[in-house]
This record gives sequence, structure tokens and C-alpha cells, in this order.
Amino acid sequence: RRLVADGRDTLAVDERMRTRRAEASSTTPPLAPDAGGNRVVYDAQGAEVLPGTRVRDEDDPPTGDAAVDEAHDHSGVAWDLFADVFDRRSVDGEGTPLSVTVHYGRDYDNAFWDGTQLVFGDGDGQVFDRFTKPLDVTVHEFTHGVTQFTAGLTYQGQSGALNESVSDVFAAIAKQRALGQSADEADWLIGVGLFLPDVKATALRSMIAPGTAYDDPRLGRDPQVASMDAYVETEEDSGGVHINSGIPNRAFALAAKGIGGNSWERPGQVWYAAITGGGVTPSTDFAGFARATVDAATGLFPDDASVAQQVTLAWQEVGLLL
Ligand code: ASN
Ligand code: ZN
Repeated sequence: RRLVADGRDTLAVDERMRTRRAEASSTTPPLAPDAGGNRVVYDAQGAEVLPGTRVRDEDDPPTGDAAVDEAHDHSGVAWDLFADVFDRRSVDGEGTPLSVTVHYGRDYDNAFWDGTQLVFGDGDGQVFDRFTKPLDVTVHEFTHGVTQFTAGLTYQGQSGALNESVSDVFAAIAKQRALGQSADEADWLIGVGLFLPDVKATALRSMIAPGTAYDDPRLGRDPQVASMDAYVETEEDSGGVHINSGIPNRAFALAAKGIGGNSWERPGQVWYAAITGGGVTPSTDFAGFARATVDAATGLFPDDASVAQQVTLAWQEVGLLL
């Protein structure tokens, strides 16, 4: 399906979107069967060479390869989240086809956005299962693409931790929307299902309780921090981008719960407006990002001051805007 990209008639597109919304409000299937816009999945066949061999186009049927089919389905959910909820087509907002490579490397324990495409390892089969398996991991990586084309947050220190956090925020939003869970019903975990069963890990990260996702001899303990008083200064991990992202992650989870309802509605609109509205730039720090979200909340909901108030309270809870 080549949505808007090749200019196919928009009536048909509108009709499909309406159908999808109706389905979501009634039975809320975890994955809409017609998810996605214009995806191309490639197979690296265990090499670390990109993009690899083209194996599944947008309109092709399932291949029977779990990683290929999960990558197709989950990147479709990411595409649809941004298209249907935030009116954004693909990572660049221009509907550019999305390339996704699976079976990258051998026992490869990661997934990433390389600046142009998504890439997924198969995991080592001892600790990590396939990185295509959890929906939210794919949405996290997709959102790195969105951030690159919008706020452009530099992947180092506080701006890097914000880049990481924005990816977790939209990952959580996508998961909650797929499950039909409100902010209060959600588990706020990222990467459930990524770890193999005997690993002492519930997930990769917890947005509501950063630092509590795992504690296993093979992994160590979840190093994420939950507030500014615990901010970690380090040279590793691009200045602790996956550690300090716990701080803005928790701010979003608290804001969403404080605002109430579904995270993909008012809270998601506020965070999306912040990253696309010009108030967040490549060098924005935590305090600047916090102000941008409060400004976005005020701008989007001028008649309901409680939204900006809940956003402010959430940031104060993690040690910002004090
Ligand atoms: N999975 C990691 C991430 O998206 C890969 C990386 O970029 N370090 O944050
Ligand atoms: Zn990331």
C-alpha cells in the first residue's frame, strides 16, 4: 500500500482510516491487519551489511520468517500511530518509504536507527530474544527517525537522554493505544517480551519506576535514574543517554496519569507539539524541554489550564521547573 507517497486517491485512504479507527474503538485488535504505509523489509542474513536482500514489500503477504513479519507489522503500527494520531507520514513527514533490516549480525543484542533506516538483531538466544518481537522496541527505533527530522536532539548528554526519552514516550503511547489502555491502566514498561524466560527481567526499562526493570547476573541491575538528584554524569553511553532518560520518561508517565485518559490523546499531543514546534532544538536540555512541554500544553489547551499544570507538576516531581 503506497498511502500518500504516490498520490493514490485520498478518498480511499480516508475510508481506510475511518475503518481502522472504528475497529480501534470497539475491539482494539493489538495489530490492525492493514497497518502501515510504505515499508520495505530487508534480510541481512547474519551479516552486518545494510540494507541486505529485499524480502518483503508493503503489499506482499507474510513470508513465514518471524523477524521479517514482525518488522513489517510493528513498523506498520509505528507508521499508523504517527499518521493517524499526529498526522505525520513516515519518519520525515513526507511519506518516504521506510527501510527495515532484520537478521542483522550474529547473536546481535540490539536494534537501532542508523540515520536512514531501522535495523534489528536476532538476539543471542540466551538472554535476548528477537528485537523485532516487542512492538514498543520497533516504535522506539522509528521515533529516533522522527526526532532526527524534527527536534534533532543531539545524541549526547541531556539532549541525548531527551532523544532517548522521546523514543520511549512514543513507544509507550503506541503500545497503550494497541492494547486500548489508559495512562492509569498501562504498565509503562518498555521491551516486555524481549528477555528470554529465565532472565530476571520484566522489561528493558520502566518509565513510571526507572531503575526497577531488571536485576540479573548476566545484565546487572537496571541503571536508570528517576529524578535530577540522581542524575548520572558519565562518559559511557554517550553521556548516560539510556540512564538519565529515566528522568524525562518518568515526567511523561506522571504527566499522562495526572492529565488522565489516554496517553496518545492530550499527553501525546503535548509531547509531539514540543518536538515539532520549534521550542526544542538539537541542544535543548532537560529544563528547556520541560518548558517547551508546558508551553505546548498551554498553546494546545488554552481553555484547560489543568493540562499545563499537570505537566508542570510532573516535571517538578522529577526535580525540574522548581
Ligand atoms: N537500541 C539502542 C537505542 O535505540 C541502540 C542505540 O542507538 N544505542 O537507543
Ligand atoms: Zn534509543
